[in-house]
Amino acid sequence: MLIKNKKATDPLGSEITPESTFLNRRKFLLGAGIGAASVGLGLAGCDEQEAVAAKGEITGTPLPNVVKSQKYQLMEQPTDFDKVATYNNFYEFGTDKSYPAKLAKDFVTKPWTVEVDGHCAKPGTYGYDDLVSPHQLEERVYRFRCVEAWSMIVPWVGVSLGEMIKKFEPTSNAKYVKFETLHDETRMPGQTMNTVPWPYVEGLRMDEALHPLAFMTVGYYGVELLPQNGAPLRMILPWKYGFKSIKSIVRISFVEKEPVNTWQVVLPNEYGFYANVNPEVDHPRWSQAKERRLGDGVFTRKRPTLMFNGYADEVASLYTGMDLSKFY
Ligand SMILES: Nc1nc2c(c(=O)[nH]1)N[C@H]1C(S)=C(S)[C@@H](COP(=O)(O)O)O[C@H]1N2
Ligand SMILES: [Mo]
Repeated sequence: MLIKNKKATDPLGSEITPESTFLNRRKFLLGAGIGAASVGLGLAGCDEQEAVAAKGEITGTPLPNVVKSQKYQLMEQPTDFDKVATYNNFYEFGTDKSYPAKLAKDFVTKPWTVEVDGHCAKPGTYGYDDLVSPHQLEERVYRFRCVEAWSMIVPWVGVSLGEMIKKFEPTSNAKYVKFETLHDETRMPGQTMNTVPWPYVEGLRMDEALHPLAFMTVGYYGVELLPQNGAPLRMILPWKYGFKSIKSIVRISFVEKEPVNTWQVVLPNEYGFYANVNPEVDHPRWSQAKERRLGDGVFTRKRPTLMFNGYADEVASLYTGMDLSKFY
């Protein structure tokens, strides 16, 4: 997100690749076809060493018993792990994209509990294991698009959000779900600053939250999420701009009224409730027609942004009859 006085972070600057590396990588991409997403898996038909180099070193705690989704795969090579883990938006750890990787390094995510409240039959305090263990962990490769016009391809590991929240038995008064990030200045140093109101809040309409694409993630690239990417529980809503994908969740509330999310409070003319990726509706300060993929070399052209980030077939029906330039 861009707010006043922010030190300019140039996505190009951090991504300049020496041309030789760039050309090698290009060769690799052409040769590899669909890449295997998991750690430890060799890529069929290509040099394994080269594959590891191209993906960046993956650090973290391996997640056992992950099943690859049959349905949610992409014909694109995942973004290098080191790009995904070092170029972050997580204002709880500062506004610069390089800060979260440094300042969240020692953020402790075990134990972790989530308060569940509001219109549901099973409110209470749930431990991480209560929430995650009953489910089969799944790996899904999703396209992800930040409102700031950069994007990435990530093999996320998690559980269906709908499956998780059904267990709380929301009642018919639960029209929306609201999520909150941890608020603790002693653990999240960015919260000592008045950048955005704390805690960070996001919301979904109930049918959006129950949509099969909505994913509650605990990991990526075969390992547990690193803190900078939102450990231990982080939403991924691939058809929406990145700011909807709230990190380090500690509260889930079933509510009747549309929640006001953090970016709506900060800049109401620029950010709405829906935040569906839409190349035809510009942000008031920039076009949303194109995007730059993290890790693309400086010579690579920007890519066209896709309606609903490429997931229109699956989600467009959620918004039938709505004026998408009004409900942005
Ligand atoms: N709690 C919280 N969640 C957040 C943010 C944040 O600042 N705080 N930033 C959002 C934005 S704008 C984006 S683009 C993504 C970035 O996720 P990444 O760092 O894993 O790429 O996280 C989203 N979730
Ligand atoms: Mo974002």
